Amino acid sequence: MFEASTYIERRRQLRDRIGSGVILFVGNDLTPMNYADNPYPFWQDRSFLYYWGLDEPGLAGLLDADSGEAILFGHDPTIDEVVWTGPQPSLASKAERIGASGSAPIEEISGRIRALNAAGQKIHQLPLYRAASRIAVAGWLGIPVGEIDTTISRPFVEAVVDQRIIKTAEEIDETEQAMAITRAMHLEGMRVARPGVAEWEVAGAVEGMALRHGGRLSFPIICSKHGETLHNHHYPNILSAGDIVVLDTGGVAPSGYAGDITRTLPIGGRFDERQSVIYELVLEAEIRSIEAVRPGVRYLDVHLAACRILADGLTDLGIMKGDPDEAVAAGAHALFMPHGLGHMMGLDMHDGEGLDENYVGYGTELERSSQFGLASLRLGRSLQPGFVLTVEPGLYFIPALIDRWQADGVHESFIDYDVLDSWRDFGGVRIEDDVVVTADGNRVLGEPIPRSLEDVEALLSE
Ligand SMILES: [Mn+2]
Repeated sequence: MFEASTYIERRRQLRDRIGSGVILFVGNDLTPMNYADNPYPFWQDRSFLYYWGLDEPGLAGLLDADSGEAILFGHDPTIDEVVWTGPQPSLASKAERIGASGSAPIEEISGRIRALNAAGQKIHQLPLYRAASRIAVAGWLGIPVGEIDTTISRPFVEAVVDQRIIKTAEEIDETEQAMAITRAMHLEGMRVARPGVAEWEVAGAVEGMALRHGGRLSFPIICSKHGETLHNHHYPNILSAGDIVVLDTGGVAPSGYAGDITRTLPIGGRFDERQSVIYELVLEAEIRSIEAVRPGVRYLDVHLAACRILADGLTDLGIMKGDPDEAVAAGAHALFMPHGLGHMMGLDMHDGEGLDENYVGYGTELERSSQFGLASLRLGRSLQPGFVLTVEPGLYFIPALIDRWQADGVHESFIDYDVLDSWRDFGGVRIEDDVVVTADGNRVLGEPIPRSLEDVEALLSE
């Protein structure tokens, strides 16, 4: 948590931008897993956390853009809650901690909103992605739940995205904290992943390391020898020498800032010849992409350049054919890299995407493509100093997709399906790091995590 001045300044900037009306922030509540007293781990709404700082359930905020009044709504702990969950500060002291001008019981928010509405004040509201929040806010506003999306304020959405995507120095410091946790998680994964060990043991060790460093996971761990399944959250396999494992994981710092790193691990300590070639190709795409990250460059172009590097390499291997530039323009490479090169990162692992994924990633300058592969590029816009983003090329051999494309004759002029046939059981390779865009280039966040083929092999064979 930052000093109160940070939250005061964030709300002031937002208020200046919105100009007038009342700005409503809805914190998250605990969500029952199977009954009320057994909830999912609490996860605060990131825009609430950004402007109001408090990482706990049952809160909402009203910011009056005209007067500047900032009221925190919640409740004081009941004696039952103190018995079960321990002593809690009062609501008033929480409000003071974040520089709010006052506090009030959550039961009063509906009356307050309706009175402001009746007085002609506009209520600015963000998209609500949880059913419980949608139902609660519809009740506060006195409208049917089905109409809740009609109350979303476009100026509010754009103001929040524009503010959140530029990271300040103290946010970068917190992200560095997340990177330190993430690095410890990866080093532990590299220590544990050995022939005869199960994927669930690696995943368990990695998650344990997040907890041991005071953090938690920013998303469910991807730890699989079937790296060709892009987001594989199952860990049922025993590892054998010769397998390659995609480990894509990140920690969250206590402040809520996230990390997101991927390494590909040769089980037994050696990549075979084919694995080495693909690994080096993905690594080259990653290194050259990171070199290209600087203000003013469109991430769409960095993505396309990475795809051309990959297509060049696949053409050298005989898997692809024809002109690699034309192949990428046609989207043929997406058989092997169906996802985008990266995404924004911050308080959310995909920062701000709950607000408007396309506005976060493309702003108003670009239209997101609908082409297979390119459609999955979450970030395309021109880069600015203060952006924190991931760079994560990969190459995958997805049997079901290969079969479908081959049966349909997709991109036959760019893909040699006969050569590809001997690669179909290869699996996948992804390599991912996180960078902050600086005034004249970028900086890779965190202490280095072994990444070169030689370094990864050396660690995995110890
Ligand atoms: Mn990522």
